[in-house]
Amino acid sequence: MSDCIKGAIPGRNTETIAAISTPFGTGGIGIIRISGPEAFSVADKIFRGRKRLSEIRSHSVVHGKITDPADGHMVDEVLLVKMDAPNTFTGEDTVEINCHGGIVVLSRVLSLVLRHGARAAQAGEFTKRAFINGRMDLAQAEAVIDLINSKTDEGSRAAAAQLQGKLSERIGTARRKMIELIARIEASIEYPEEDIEEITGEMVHKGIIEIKEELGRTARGFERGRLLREGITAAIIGKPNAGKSSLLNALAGSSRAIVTDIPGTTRDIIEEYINIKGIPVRFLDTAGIRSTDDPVESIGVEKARVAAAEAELVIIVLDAQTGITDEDREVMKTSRDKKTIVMVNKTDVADDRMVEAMQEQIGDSGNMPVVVASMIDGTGMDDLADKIEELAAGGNITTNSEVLLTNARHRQLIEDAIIRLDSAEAAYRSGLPLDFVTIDIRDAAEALGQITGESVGEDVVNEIFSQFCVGK
Ligand SMILES: Nc1nc2c(ncn2[C@@H]2O[C@H](COP(=O)(O)OP(=O)(O)O)[C@@H](O)[C@H]2O)c(=O)[nH]1
Ligand SMILES: [Mg+2]
Repeated sequence: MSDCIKGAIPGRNTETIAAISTPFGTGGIGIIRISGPEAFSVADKIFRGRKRLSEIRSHSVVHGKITDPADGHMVDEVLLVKMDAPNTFTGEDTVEINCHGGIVVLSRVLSLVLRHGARAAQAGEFTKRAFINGRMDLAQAEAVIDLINSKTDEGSRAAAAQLQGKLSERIGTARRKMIELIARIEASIEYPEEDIEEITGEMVHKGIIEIKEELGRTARGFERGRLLREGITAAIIGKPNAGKSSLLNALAGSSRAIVTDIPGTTRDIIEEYINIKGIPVRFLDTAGIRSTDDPVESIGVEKARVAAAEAELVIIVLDAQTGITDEDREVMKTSRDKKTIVMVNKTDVADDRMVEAMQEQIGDSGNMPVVVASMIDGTGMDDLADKIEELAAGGNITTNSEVLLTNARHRQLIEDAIIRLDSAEAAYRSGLPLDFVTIDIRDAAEALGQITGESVGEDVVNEIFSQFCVGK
């Protein structure tokens, strides 16, 4: 346990840290956060209000001025929030100074704070202190990053649930069950004559299977969780004039791309993030794929091929007025071996029999899902969203959104734990004594402990917090 983070940090942090905690740029207000044992004395040196810092009640707001004690000049008029440890985000004495947004003012206030006893906070250092001071576990701290970065409501809900400790609770329960199992096995081995209820191999086996099933359920929520967090890229491809840009605009709900009846209008790639049933999808509108002598257009065509090759999902747009042409067949080659949705567009003006014939032809050439659509009257948009979700989730759609595994590190550790339990089961089946079985269960419990931070190395912790932005 010597490399465990909680063991490696002797007591509390002695340094006081500070940073601008709001995004860079000009806003209505900007906040400087100061945390640590000297937070109040640092603020006291530069803050002039009706009260001294020591007289301000905890968790209350006071109005005043930030002045440079060197020359007495006022830097900004501010609202100051004083918060006594331990009921703060970091668990330490904390001051938040609400300044008038501009970056120049914020930088001047911060430099005053730094000149009077605080040092600049590193990325994620406030949250790291919250973890070290026991205000949250590691999985919760990681949820803070996810919450900041979430791109859709569903993604932020999953992160918020994790921040509240829902994932930690589930992991903690599984880990406790393992430790209980180990304890009972050891008790029955070490004190066989005592009056402890004898644990049988059968009971151990049942316990292992139960925990494994629970972990398996949580691991299966990962694909959906990852989708909500990271989203996917979908390339819209097709021959010129099929309606690709019209599709992007319909998805975005605005005129994002230029739509004309002149083939070859879109040349560069236009991208747009759109929320499809909670999944942030990055749509790429590309140049129509065709052979062309125009050098600019041919660069666009090449870019379209590359986009299709790199995207996780390809949407091929066909024109129901023309039917499937040689150009379309060329396009379809581009997306071979890809998750593909074929959209038969312009059905508002096309012949029904043509639409049916196209569906049949597509059906013959593989099992790609088909969406019958019109960008003029909006037909097919819901169907398209359903099919995107289906393909993106790869059949892994879970509706249980309470605990979603969003983090690859967590998934890996849960899978490690499952592998250890498999090996515990194998040891039991091969007739090894029960104390052999406990070795594997112990390893599994250790893996789970790394999710919440009970048994995790300092390097892992540093790596995690380095993903944060400064000020959080
Ligand atoms: N009638 C009809 N016209 C459409 C539809 N979708 C696109 N168009 C028209 O087809 C032309 C080409 O559209 P555009 O989106 O620029 O195609 P792109 O070249 O594939 O990007 C434009 O004149 C659009 O108004 C549709 O569903 N029905
Ligand atoms: Mg276009």
